[in-house]
Amino acid sequence: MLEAVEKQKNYYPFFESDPKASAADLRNQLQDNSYLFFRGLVAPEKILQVRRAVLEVCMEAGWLDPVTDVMDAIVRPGVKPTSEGKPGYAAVYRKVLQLPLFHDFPNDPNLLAIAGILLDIPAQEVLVHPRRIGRITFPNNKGATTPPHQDFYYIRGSVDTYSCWIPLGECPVELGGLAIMPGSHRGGYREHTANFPGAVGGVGLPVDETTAVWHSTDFGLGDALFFHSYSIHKALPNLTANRLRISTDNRYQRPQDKIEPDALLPHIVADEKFDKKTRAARKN
Ligand SMILES: O=C(O)CCC(=O)C(=O)O
Repeated sequence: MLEAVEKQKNYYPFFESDPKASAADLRNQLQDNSYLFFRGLVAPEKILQVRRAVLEVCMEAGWLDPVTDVMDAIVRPGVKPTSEGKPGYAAVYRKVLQLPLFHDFPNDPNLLAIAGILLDIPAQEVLVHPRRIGRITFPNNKGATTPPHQDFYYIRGSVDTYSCWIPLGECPVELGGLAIMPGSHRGGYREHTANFPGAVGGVGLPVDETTAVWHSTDFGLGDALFFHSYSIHKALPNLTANRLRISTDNRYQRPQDKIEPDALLPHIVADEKFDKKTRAARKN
C-alpha cells in the first residue's frame, strides 16, 4: 500500500488507461492527469529477458549475491550501495547500455503506438532518443532517490517530448516506483532551484510534501508510465532490505521537432557533459 510506504495521506493510485481507447481519449487523459499509465503494455517475456541481461551484468560486477537466483536481484552481503555519478557505477552501467536487448527495448511496437498517439504521428515516424536510460537503484541508499523534477530540465529540445518509465520486473511501492504529480504539466516549466546532494540529478523542484498530491502504484510486469516533459515526477525510495530496483526510461518526440544534440548521445556520455557550467546555464 502506498500509505504504508510513505506514511503520508497524499498518495493515490494511478488512473489506468486502456491502450485500445481512442487517440482523443488518451490525449485527453494525458492532458487531465499529466500521464498515461498502462497495465501490461509490454509482453512480460520481453521484460524478463531484458531483466535477466541487466542483472547478469550486475552479477558479473559482484553486486549480486551469487548463491541466489540472479532474477531476484538480491544484493551481495557487504556490497556498499552505489549510484549514478559514483565511482564504480559507470563501468557497470556502460555495459548495460551496450546490451542489444536493452538498447532495442524502447522500440517495442506497443510503446511506439502510444508515443505516436501522444505525438499525433504514425508510430513508425516516432523518434526515440538514442540516449537510452537505465537505473540501477540500491537499497539502503535513500539519499540517492530521484527528487521531484520535470524532464525538460534535462531534455530541452522540444517541449512536446514524452518520457516512458518502465521497471524491468515487478516493482511494488517499497522497491521504489515512480510517482507523478497529477495535472502538474499544465503549470508549465519551473526553475529547478532545490539541491538534493547525492540524489540522481542533484537538483530538483522544491515541493511541499505535506500538501503535494502524488499518484503511483505497485507496478506489475510490463506496466508502462508515459508522461509529458513538464510533468513533475519523482522516484519513491527503495526501502527493501536487499533488492536492486532496475528500470528504464526513454524519450519520444517528432523527428522534425527541435532536439538537443546531447539527446543523441549515450546517457553516460551526456551525463559527463552535464557539468556545473551546464547546470548553471539552466538556472535562467
Ligand atoms: O527511475 C528513476 O529513479 C528516475 C526516472 C526519471 O525521473 C525519469 O524517467 O525521468
